[in-house]
Amino acid sequence: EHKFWKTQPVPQKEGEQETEGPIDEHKTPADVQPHPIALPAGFEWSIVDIKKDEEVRGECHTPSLSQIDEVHNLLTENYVEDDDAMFRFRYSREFLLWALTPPGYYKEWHIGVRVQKTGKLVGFISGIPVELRVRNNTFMNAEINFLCVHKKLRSKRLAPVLIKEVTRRVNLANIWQAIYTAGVRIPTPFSTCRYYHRSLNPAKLVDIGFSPLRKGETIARLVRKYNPGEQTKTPGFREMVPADVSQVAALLRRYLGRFDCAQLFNTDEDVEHWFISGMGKEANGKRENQVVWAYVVEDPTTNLITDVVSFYTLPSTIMQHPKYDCLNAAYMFYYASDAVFAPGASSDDAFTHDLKTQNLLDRRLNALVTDLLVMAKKHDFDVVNALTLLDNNAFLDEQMFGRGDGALVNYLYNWSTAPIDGGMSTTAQRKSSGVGVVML
Ligand code: MYA
Ligand code: JJ1
Repeated sequence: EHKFWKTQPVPQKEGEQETEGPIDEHKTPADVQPHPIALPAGFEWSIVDIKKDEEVRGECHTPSLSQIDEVHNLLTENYVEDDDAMFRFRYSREFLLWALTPPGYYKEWHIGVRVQKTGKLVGFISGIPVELRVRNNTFMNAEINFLCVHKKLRSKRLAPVLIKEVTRRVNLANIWQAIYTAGVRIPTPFSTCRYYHRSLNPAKLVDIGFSPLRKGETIARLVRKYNPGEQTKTPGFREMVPADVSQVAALLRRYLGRFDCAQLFNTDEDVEHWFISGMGKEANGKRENQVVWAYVVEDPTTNLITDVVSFYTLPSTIMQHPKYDCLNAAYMFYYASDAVFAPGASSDDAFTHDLKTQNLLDRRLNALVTDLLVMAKKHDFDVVNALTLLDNNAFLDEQMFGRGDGALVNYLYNWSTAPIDGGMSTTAQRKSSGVGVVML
């Protein structure tokens, strides 16, 4: 019965969130404990310097690992798996660097636990600052991610210590709210999303047990069914470039304004980080270290950016397979379209206007995702994954995404809010969710 979570400022019961706002009394950084939370004997805290290239530790001849390598190795062996322990997330070093260093990041929010004697990294938790709007309130948050305890140290109550320590450091920065997602249910979600999957390489997906081969299906038929083609179709569809940042930022801000809970992207630097810096650097004709792929539609007549769509790479280790050891998965990231702002005919009543706009948006989002699938296939992804958040329900069925067996549960820390639609409770298809924040 949640010995830890019952002590925390989170809603304790479903359906009790009536008032919108903080749960704890008001505090200031002066009220925060200045010393780190006590760890069990034999362990020590360690700020992980993920930007430092090399670290030489221990005896003279131990091979040196950079600290980002250490985090990468810990997560590669011990991070999130699916229900049947067939696949485990394998975030790359470049990805972790991108995910953990947005504008204004705090390096002391990259928190490791080491074994005192050997220096071995056995625990990790991280936060990044992110400004959110939840309904009518706007506030700074820590977005908490990559909580991980080594498999050999599970169930020893280390996770609550990591969580308390990150909370302390976030509070020292005068930030009192957090957002996080998990595959598990703890007290108390504000919304739940479902995973969907779009095959691009059905032969491999069937071979590794990711997708079933249904009775009467053949690989040859699946290959034909899921082939996205070679060419994108939307006129003006092209890769996003740095010069697009301010238009994309404006478009995103307007688009995300429609959701009950959304990331703000207050500055163009945020957009530059999340869309451009993640695209990596060109080096001898090849793009290196790309973690995000972003495309825009530039209206051929006005040269204005009307749409943006993006995905990121997150491979999974295939745990017991003779032939393959890696599933190349792309995940839908942020997108936006000006179709939602289309003016209606002046004779339209509000209802007709909404219907028309929804229809326009559905068409545009389907066109964008059709093109995204072409690009994802070109870049050799085996599958495109998406959640039921944003307006994804407008295209999941039509683009042949199938329902996964996993869910992603969304939480706020020290903020009470009425439940937000995660897009899986809708009986009416093509209804947008209330969730406008995409976490990595
Ligand atoms: S979600 C991804 C989490 N990582 C994994 O799933 C990787 C594989 N698993 C592990 O590494 C371990 O199993 C972990 C738990 C580390 C998850 N979120 O130490 P324990 C509670 C929150 O004995 P272990 C992500 O990264 C559990 O209910 N709490 O357990 C976002 C129990 O509490 P209670 C969790 O299995 C993380 C207690 O921990 C989670 O050895 C957001 C047991 O501890 C979970 N995913 O280790 C964190 N799993 O008794 C919260 C278990 O009360 C942030 N537990 O039920 C909160 C905001 C903080 C900042 C606030 C600022 C203002
Ligand atoms: O990837 C997931 N499920 C896959 C594989 C299932 C393998 C057996 N358990 C799945 N495949 C079916 C796809 C199929 C494609 C063709 C059409 C029909 C469907 O369902 C799931 C998501 O569905 N992934 C996980 O469970 C991983 C963990 C998710 C929780 C993540 C929490 C992370 C929090 C960090 O912030």
